[in-house]
Amino acid sequence: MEVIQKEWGKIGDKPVISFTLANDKGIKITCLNYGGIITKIITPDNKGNYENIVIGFDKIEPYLNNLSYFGAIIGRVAGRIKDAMFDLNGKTYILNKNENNNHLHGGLKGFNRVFWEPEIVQKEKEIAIQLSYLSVNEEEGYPGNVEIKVTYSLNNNNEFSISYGAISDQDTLLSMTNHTYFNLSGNLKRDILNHVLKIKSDQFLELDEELIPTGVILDVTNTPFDLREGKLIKEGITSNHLQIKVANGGYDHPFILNTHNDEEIMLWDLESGRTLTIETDELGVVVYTGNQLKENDMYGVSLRKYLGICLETQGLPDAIHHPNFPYYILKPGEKYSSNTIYKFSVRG
Ligand code: FUC
Repeated sequence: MEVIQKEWGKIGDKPVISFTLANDKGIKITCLNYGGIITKIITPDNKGNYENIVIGFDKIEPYLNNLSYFGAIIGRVAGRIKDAMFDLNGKTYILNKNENNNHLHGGLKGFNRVFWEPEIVQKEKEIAIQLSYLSVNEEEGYPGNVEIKVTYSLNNNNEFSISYGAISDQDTLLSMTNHTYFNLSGNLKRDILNHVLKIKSDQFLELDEELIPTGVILDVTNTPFDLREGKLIKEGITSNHLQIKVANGGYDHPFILNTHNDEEIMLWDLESGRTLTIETDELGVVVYTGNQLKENDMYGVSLRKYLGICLETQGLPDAIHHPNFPYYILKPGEKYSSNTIYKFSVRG
């Protein structure tokens, strides 16, 4: 196993460095010190062809000029916060608005748009890159100086893990995730409509027109959101269900996971045989099928609707505004911890 470091680009005079984690089975994962962006994940299909299974670019420009959060670390709080404000300990905090009147994925300059301090960690059974960032008090409107560490690790069992750790000097909100768009066909040769998605979840959150949870928790039974036995994505998103329409003809919904560290999320491309199994200690997963990706030839990638699927393991979006949703406050002296494992395999 090895980590390969390269000068990848520049933002102003700051070098963007890429780190490629390579295991002995041929899996290669490339990430940047900017936004912690995962630009590439190379895995084999069922015929032994090694190809890229994420939407990514070889240049920095598309990452700077785009609102799709390709491959990036998301924070401080993943998802939308209604009206870009919240009350905590009797004080109102006003956040930056970056989508209508709301705050999305950490605001104008979220964790996807900052430089992280990288450190290569090599252990006997895994290789890792640890990314550190200090988010200062009042950044994007949030309270507290928060020291954050995100670690990307790869082992020889073809398991890639993302672990998030943080400490704060004030009570604050924190709910991080990663915004990689997976496409298991290999080198984006097909869209994700013929992928099967299986999620061990009995409940999902209803969204309003602005894609913000209404507070209503819905049962998946007899809806396109029942993914418990696995469903072709195209089957789910062509239904007439109002919630599919609200989300621009696809999934963009938080699912509450029934179980943890139990193969709770599985994505499978029938043709290539590639399978991605995700396990997490997070409460839920936001499934986003790229419904807002616009047709655009961008830096060698023909972007279009349904070109990738994000499986964003996280706490429930906008939880601070819904007394019936559990939410998490990071307190001084406590340690934020969140772990998600992505396992790559093949079938057939
Ligand atoms: C996702 C979604 C969105 C969005 C975006 C880029 O997580 O929830 O609706 O547009 O990321």
